[in-house]
Amino acid sequence: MFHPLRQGLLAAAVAVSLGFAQTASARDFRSADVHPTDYPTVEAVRAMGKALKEQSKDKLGVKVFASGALGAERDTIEQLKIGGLDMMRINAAPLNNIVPETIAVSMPFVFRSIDHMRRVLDGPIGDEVLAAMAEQGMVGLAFYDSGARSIYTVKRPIKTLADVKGLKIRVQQSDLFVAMMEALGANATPMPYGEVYTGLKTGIVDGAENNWPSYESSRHFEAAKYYNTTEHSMVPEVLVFSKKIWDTLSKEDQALIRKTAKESVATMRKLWDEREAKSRKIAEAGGAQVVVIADKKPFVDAMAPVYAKFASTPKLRDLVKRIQDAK
Ligand code: GTR
Repeated sequence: MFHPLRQGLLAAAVAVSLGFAQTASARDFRSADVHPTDYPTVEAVRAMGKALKEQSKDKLGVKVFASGALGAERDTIEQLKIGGLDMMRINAAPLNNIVPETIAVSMPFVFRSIDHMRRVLDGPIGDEVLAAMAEQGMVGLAFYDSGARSIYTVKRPIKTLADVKGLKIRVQQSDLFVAMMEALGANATPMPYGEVYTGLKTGIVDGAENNWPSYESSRHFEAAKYYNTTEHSMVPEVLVFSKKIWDTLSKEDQALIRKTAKESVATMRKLWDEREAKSRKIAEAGGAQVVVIADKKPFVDAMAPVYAKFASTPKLRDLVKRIQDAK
């Protein structure tokens, strides 16, 4: 006899068995992300998992834990290093204090454009920075985009460098980012991403800095309406695997993980470009005001001490120079 509910369940079961829904693989690697489930980074790692599952014939997969369910980025780094977590998609900034090479790609104004950034990260310099993570128990798989970061403020717009003076600005937990904000005249306040909304709302900080998709998806625009286009850093995102777990995998599985991670970069970029435009629209419709900083030169010049301090070893100086010289 026809029974609508049973019929529906049957259809769902068929769909699952045909692979329309994501089912568990023999082994699903757990991957952390602080962003919500529809954010480009989360969707790209999920796409990587799907490809891994197909190419490994259901042996391997990825389960993404979004919205910071496994902790703040600094905590997931610790978990990953001891093998308590398989994978994570994090920003390069929280790695700055641990893997010095990541400083080179996080430096203020080091990339001339999005294209320059993508070319550098896709080439030998990107691979060199990823490889440097191994010494710290991490296998760098791929870089993802993160656009440019700008400072957003609660009470007043930033039109010139002088306007930054004395503002308390939240930064990521990175000495480089602290120095960057201080070089601009702000009081840098490092704190985990998940605490920024409340920090802005309660006045613990006067502003923060991020790209359009983060500014929008975190609803920070509701608390800090001036989005001042400082575009001071294009620090990328990075996909990292636990070396402790990696070393237990076969060469074939390792190669497949690397391949599918690299392949997911194109997916991420497509999603990213779409989301950037969409996020800007949502934030503006929600009251955000874009403050265009026409003359960036004073901001660029203010970073000289940051270069002197952080691109200090010959190795880092050389890495930074190669990035700047890259076409
Ligand atoms: C975002 C980035 C996150 C996190 C966050 C932050 O742009 O995607 O991984 O680093 O910024 O500011 O903490």
